Amino acid sequence: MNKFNLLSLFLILFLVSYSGMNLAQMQHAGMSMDAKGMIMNNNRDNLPRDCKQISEDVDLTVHAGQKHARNFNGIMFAYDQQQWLVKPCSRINITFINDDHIRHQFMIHGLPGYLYPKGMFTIEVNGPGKKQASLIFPKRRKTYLVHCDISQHTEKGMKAQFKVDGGDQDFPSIPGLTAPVTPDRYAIAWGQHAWLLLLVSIMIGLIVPLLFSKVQK
Ligand SMILES: [Cu+2]
Repeated sequence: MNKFNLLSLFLILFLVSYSGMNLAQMQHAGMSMDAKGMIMNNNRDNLPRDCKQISEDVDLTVHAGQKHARNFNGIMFAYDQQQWLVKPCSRINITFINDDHIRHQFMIHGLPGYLYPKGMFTIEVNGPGKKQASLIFPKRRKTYLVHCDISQHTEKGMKAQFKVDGGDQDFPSIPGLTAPVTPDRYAIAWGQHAWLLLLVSIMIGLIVPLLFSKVQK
């Protein structure tokens, strides 16, 4: 093998391993991603414009999964807590633990876009495991929506809220906390068949005990 071929071989090996590394771990501005999950817009140090300093550090552990939905009727997914009250300019160090075997997110909306692109902060964990990230809330009084953006997970209960300085509103449909805008209805359609079924059920309910009483005599 001459020098040129050897050099080409090294170059190819380097490119292959480098692209493999990129597949295993992706780094974009504000985003880190691997096979275990994803963190978007982690912020430990950059102060919001209306904060002179960090008011306090809060270590918060949040669990996500189907088992936490058992505390409520009619939902399928939930966090283990639905509301957090925090101080203005506080830094929240979140440990997000997924107790399921599917993907869940802890996504916060409405943050200032100059610190958190599109106003979002996200921790995502694929299956059982955990990830940690921090964010600093601005000073102003506001309620921030927290949800899981995996298809239908919000609708099925994975919804919560952060209230800074008491918050400025309550979001609807937060399990155990607020009522839905449009409640689910499980009404019976009283068509011809439903009436017939009811009539047959009543007749069976009356005739069967009568027959039994005769058999016993
Ligand atoms: Cu989810």
